[in-house]
Amino acid sequence: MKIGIVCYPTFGGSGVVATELGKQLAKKGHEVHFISYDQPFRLDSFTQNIFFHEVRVSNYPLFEFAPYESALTSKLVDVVQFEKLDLLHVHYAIPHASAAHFAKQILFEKGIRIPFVTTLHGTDITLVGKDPSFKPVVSFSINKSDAVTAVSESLKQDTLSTFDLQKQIDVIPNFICCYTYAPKPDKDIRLRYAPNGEKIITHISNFRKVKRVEDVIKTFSFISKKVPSKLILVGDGPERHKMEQMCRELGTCSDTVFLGKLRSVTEILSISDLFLLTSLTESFGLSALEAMASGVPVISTNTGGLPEVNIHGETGYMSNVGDVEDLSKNSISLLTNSELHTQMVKNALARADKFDVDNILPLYENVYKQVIEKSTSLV
Ligand code: GMT
Repeated sequence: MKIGIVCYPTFGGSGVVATELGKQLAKKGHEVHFISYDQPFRLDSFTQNIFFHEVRVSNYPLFEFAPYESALTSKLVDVVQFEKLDLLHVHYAIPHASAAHFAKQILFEKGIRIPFVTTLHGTDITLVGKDPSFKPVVSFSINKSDAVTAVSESLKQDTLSTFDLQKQIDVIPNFICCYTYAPKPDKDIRLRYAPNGEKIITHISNFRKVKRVEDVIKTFSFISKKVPSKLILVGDGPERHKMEQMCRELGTCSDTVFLGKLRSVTEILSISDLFLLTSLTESFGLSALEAMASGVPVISTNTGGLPEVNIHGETGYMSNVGDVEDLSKNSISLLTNSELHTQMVKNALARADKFDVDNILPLYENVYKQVIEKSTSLV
């Protein structure tokens, strides 16, 4: 198949999932065309069957806000027409689904039928999508998609309760390549961050408000009073400065390291003993799955799609949003019971296996086949 993938190129779950999906499809022999305003950060080396098309937006002085959606639509029309794509797969509804719908209409006038699949990732529904400034467009373009997928059952239910939809939503969970994440702990890296055998606790996110990183910092401050430990924070975003301030106030600076953005997180996850994810809402929690695939038990909140990934009492523990006391209690009991920890490491690896790319990729291929068949049968 010739597939066009539209995604955000920045650090963030939806872009990661879209890029990894494209790479795996290319490996299987499909031709994949990424269309975005910048090269997706995980698409950093030459891969056969993969092409990248950059969307350029005019910076004409009249525009206070560059009309990205129009530029994307025009690029989609161009790429579909000249690369003879079979379908478009857009990740994150805003504004990708409406651009795809508009491109489809323009191409129809030219006698070209192009179906498009929309994958909902989370904040496009739970935070941004329900805002009145986007809601009618999001609702309309989901309904106009040839197929819609959501990354968890929870996100599917949220979508159905937020929008008036006539569309079926298929749940296709996020995936990882278990081989890539298999733990390969490097003693030197571990010694660098935990020179005296301390436990290593890790958090990875984009440091947006929704991640409640303050709860990670507070939880760590409780843990470190009972268990010699270090906190490694990976990622960057609007809340980072406040979090640095908070560490200073709590006196945990010497045991905390802010690494900033990393292209690959496998090295850090491989030396971690615990992963903390304290989000207010999380449609899936790809970073938790990455941790589990690296053999790291997860202490998380029980919000959104997290219970579909992290199994309470098996691969880690879950607490209510904001319940720092419970998050700390669970972390301490896990870090101080080596038998329990070893068992949870095993459980986490086994659970992650269920989300291996080999199990999930065929689900997307099936959706693609169905929409292409339906679209060609209409000719
Ligand atoms: O978490 C973010 O703020 C980034 C966001 C994105 O769109 O990149 O992540 C969402 O999509 C990921 C991939 O499907 C999910 O694993 C995350 O749970 C989801 N984030 C939220 O729902 C807050």
